[in-house]
Amino acid sequence: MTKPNVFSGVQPTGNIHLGNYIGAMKQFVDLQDEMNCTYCIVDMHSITLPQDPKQLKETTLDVAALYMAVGIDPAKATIFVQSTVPQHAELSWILTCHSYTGELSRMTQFKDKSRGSESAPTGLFTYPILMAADILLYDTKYVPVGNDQKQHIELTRDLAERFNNRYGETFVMPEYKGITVGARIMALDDPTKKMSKSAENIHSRISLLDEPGKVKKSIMRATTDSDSVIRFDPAGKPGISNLLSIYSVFTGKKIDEIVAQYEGSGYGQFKKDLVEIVNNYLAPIQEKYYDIRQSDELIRVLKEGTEKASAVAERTMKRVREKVGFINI
Ligand code: AQP
Repeated sequence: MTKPNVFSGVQPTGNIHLGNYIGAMKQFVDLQDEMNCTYCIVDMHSITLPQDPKQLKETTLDVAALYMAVGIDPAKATIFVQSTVPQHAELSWILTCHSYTGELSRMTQFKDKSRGSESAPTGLFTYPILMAADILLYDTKYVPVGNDQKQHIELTRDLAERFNNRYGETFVMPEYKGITVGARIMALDDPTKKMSKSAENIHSRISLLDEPGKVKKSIMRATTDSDSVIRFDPAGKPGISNLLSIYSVFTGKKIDEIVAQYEGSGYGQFKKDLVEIVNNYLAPIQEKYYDIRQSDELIRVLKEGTEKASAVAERTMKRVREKVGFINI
């Protein structure tokens, strides 16, 4: 039986944090044995907001090295950089011509990031179409992403269905693949907002490469409520619930089990234990990361990834060009 295709990506826009890891990258690793996985570093998405070109090149390699450091095995999954496969841009344009401004204006990420500004970059507006192209190029069945991306997957499905209805069966219908605990990791300083790379306060997030002292500071000062009872209640107690989710993912323990374990203890002990858990979890990832980042293997893996991804992407594009009536010479 052929394995289902999986596709996902991460933007090289800064330090990858626990939200990116728990919501997306951990799933990437978990799926690679049973499915046919393709993981991208989506540099074309990242230029929807201004980037320093030198820095972008470095961060692109950082994310590739982190993919491997967290456990993505290039022998099992394809790892490549989006801009090295131009079919992403080509399909994105064709899908743009089949999308409506109304549906794009409803995307909450666009609304959040543009904040109604007339000078918001057009790329920010059409970002979900490029994401749809990324997914549809690889006949993707499952898209492992954090739940902030769910709306974009819905749009991808709408575009695939519209195209299939108009031209006949062309694209596989993709599905969002989320997790039950940690699908949206919240900011440590304000647990009503998602943890994000671009937030100004560095203690709002824990990056995968944070050193132990920074992790300790960020967790110990994380916003919690004043009643000191450890209970999972994301609406009523968002701060402690967020920390419970991180604890659960990093120990493999069920939330109920952790709540029972800390019955009668205050937040202080719980936070101290969480600091140790997070630091122990990150230490081997960091060690592996620094090795890979300096090795020649990284570029070799990315080149091989580009070759593999290009072959699949071109196969899809031949089908698409034929369907829309582009000549083949
Ligand atoms: N807080 C989060 N909780 C769970 N999953 C998250 N993801 C992002 N934040 C969280 C998931 O991480 C994957 C890669 O995200 P991205 O780099 O493509 O884009 P992003 O959502 O823009 O990342 P940030 O960190 O939130 O950046 P800014 O600060 O620019 O907004 C995706 O699967 C995403 O769902």
